[in-house]
Amino acid sequence: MLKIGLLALVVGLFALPAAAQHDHHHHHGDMGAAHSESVIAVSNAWMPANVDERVRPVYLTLHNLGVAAVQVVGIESPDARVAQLQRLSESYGTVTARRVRSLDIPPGESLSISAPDYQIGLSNLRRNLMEGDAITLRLMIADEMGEEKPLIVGVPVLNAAPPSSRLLVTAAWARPADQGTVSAAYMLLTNPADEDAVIVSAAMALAGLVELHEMVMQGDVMRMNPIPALIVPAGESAALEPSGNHIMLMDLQAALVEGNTLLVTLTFDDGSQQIVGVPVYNRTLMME
Ligand SMILES: [Cu+2]
Repeated sequence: MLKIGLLALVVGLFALPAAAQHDHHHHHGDMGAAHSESVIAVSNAWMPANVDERVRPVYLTLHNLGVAAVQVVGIESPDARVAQLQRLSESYGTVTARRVRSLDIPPGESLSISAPDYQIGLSNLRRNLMEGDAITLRLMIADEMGEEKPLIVGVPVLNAAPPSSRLLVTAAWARPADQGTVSAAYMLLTNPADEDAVIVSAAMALAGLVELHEMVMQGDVMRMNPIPALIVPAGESAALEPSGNHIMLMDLQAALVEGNTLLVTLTFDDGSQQIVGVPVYNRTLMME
């Protein structure tokens, strides 16, 4: 099939601590600092493209999949000089947005940051944003001890609200890479429905070829093989990670630059799609 030989990888090149590979929900306590971010999942993230306002809204839902309460205590974006968590209120037909310092998310619950209650307000954008673009957000999440960790989230810029997300996405990231080389997208996918989610393909505009891959041991060498589908079982999570299944981004038409966000479109077996914002950064470095 495809340049499998060229893509062969030595075990350890992309190795993660073994404990990081399974049961993200249950081991966060013993994984140390960086891992606590992975108990927060994101769905329904989008930024309207066609808004002619000084403050541009961003919407998303945060899911606390962990066993302890967390608080959103801050937000910033490399794409805007000012980013705020805002509470919306309406009186006499006028909607007012006021900054809120923090928002709680109890364990097992979700926080919908969307109209008519809340929004993330961005002002003084650093560039023009149009349909098909993406922004990167850095949310600060505090645990019960008050310790803050960043949660890096990619958000698609769209003309209209996307369909409700089928999968919740935790800690999506793609490795920075040069034009003409390869990279991969990783994330933890959680399926809240009572029906399996079967991903049959993925696409990303800057990659000439995108494949679903698995890692298999062949003798002493770990190799990547294309697979026909990625299944996220009903009520469970599936990890896309450097040592396991991943979304392979090949024939890159442009460099993948840290701080940018890629849009990866997942297509399910029923033809429906979900767009995932995948921030470009080296998460394995952040976890060390
Ligand atoms: Cu691969």
